[in-house]
Amino acid sequence: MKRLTLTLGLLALAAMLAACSGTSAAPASGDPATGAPSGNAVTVTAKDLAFTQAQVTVPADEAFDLVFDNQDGAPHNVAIYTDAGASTKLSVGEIFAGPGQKTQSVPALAAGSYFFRCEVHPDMQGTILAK
Ligand SMILES: [Cu+2]
Repeated sequence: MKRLTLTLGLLALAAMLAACSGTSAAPASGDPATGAPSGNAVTVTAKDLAFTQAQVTVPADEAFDLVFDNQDGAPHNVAIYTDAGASTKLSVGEIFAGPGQKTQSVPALAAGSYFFRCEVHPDMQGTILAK
């Protein structure tokens, strides 16, 4: 009887953990109904094969527009990941040669720190702080 209780307890715990990890999936995106710009915009600039901002701050839980200003002749983009492990992509901008600007719509990010880099030059890196 004691063993049965323990087994049921473990099963309940496993179910709870599964439910938890289920809810921490990808962050909700902006407003799919209207697709209207959120009004939040942040600029990231590339110059001399580096991002000029090591860190940019965005509002948490709100979709925003990332204006990418590529001042190089070289092609760059901005790819946002959950962390520096770069295994989970959250937003990927178009790769283009500058000088020029492109705007990418980024879905809402929960408060926290995120990693971005150029996919052509992975050494070009920065941090997005959502708060
Ligand atoms: Cu690049």
